[in-house]
Amino acid sequence: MKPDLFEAPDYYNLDELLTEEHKLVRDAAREWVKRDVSPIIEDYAQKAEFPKQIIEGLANIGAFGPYIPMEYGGAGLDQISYGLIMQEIERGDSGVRSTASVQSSLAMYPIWKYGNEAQRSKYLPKLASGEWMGCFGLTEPDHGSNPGGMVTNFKDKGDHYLLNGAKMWISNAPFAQVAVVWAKDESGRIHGLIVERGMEGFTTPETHNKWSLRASSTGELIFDNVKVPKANVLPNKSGLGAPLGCLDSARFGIAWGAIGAAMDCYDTALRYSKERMQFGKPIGQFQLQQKKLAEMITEITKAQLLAWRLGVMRENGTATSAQISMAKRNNVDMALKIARDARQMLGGMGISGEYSIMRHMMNLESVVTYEGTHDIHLLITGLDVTGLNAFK
Ligand code: TGC
Ligand code: FAD
Repeated sequence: MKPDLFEAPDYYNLDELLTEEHKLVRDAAREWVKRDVSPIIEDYAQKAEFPKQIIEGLANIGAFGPYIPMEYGGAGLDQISYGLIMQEIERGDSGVRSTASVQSSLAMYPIWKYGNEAQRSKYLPKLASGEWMGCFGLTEPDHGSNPGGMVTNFKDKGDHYLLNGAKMWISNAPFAQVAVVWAKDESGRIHGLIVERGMEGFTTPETHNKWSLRASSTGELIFDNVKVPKANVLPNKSGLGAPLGCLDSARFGIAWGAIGAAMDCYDTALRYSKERMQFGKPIGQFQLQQKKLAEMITEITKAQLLAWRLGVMRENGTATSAQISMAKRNNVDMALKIARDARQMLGGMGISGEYSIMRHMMNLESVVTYEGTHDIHLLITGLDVTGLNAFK
């Protein structure tokens, strides 16, 4: 792969909206991605393997639980810092950002928000340091966009619960020590259970043949009469709103992360357009190529403003789920369109692993699907503005 020459676009001087701490956190993540991710990520994506050696670096830049209080091993940062870390990691690769956002928002967040003190102190420090990795089991083979229909269930057996069912498309599943699993009790109410690797009847087969997020490990969670201690149920919230609350946090991170992927595609295409000569001119001198670049930087700038404003609202506790949903949808769609245009600007080189664009483009096909598909997010906004529910 080509050396990482990335220069971040900031067309509206958005750095002026950031604090010194934000910039320090972002720059540390940016340097780490340049040093430890960019040189290896193409090889790992080609061989469809998660680079486990970067787990320690992810922990060091605060990517595991950026906003979790320091008493539990988190970095104790604010929401914009969380977003900026996700942006920088996804600038390197969406699959690496997936690993970090699942760990933070889908494994640590529910234990922090819905768990008791014993659960927080047992799991959070180990997840923050990367000693343990976590995953989040919501999606099932027959229930993706409609998680409320899940059939995974647990029965009260006196001194323990007996868990049965299956989850699929689970990021980090093949190597996670801890799974936060959503299942129905005997009355049909959804609860979160912490399932640990090694519990009898619990297996995590890897999903192969992905053309997207190849450097992220995806698998199934299979529960065949798994005895789960009663102490492993998250006591402080139940119902579908519990997993959906975790998704709010993860979707917020994705809204920032997608900007990173878009910035990398734009920056690569801009540089290429000044170097690549055709018809005796740099291709960047042709109006059709300039149109693409002008639209890209405009859309990136709008997405940056959306994400920053959402960060402010998330930090002061006023961001609604529908507002988060809009930013996830808009920013991922923006990144995917930019990746497709940038790929065309590189001509044949656009399909080569010499450049990051095709990898970003394929990755973003997953990002636009997981955490709620583009169409599901359109319907969430539709419901919010009309008051009419397309899901019922
Ligand atoms: P609905 O009737 O609307 O809601 C059920 C209950 O949940 C409450 N609620 C929320 N609570 C907190 N946060 C939110 N965002 C919430 N949205 C809804 C709601 O108030 C209600 O509470 P209550 O007390 O009245 O019961 O639910 P529905 O069945 O109609 O479904 C709504 C829908 C379709 C929007 C929702 O289910 C949905 O978002 N579907 C998409 C599924 C999805 O996003 N799955 C993601 C799986 S995890 C993943 O993809 C990880 S990818 C790896 C990575 O991030 O890198
Ligand atoms: P479906 O729900 O079957 O949707 C198929 C199509 O129908 C989509 O286009 C959808 O938009 C459309 N559709 C569905 N309902 C409606 C409707 N009401 N109106 C209009 N259109 C509709 N899940 C987890 O729980 N944990 C994870 O860690 C995780 N990681 C993932 C990693 C990867 C790489 C991928 C690809 C997925 C991951 N997922 C994870 C699952 C992901 O959240 C689901 O794939 C996603 O929610 C969509 O569900 P589905 O694939 O079953 O599609």
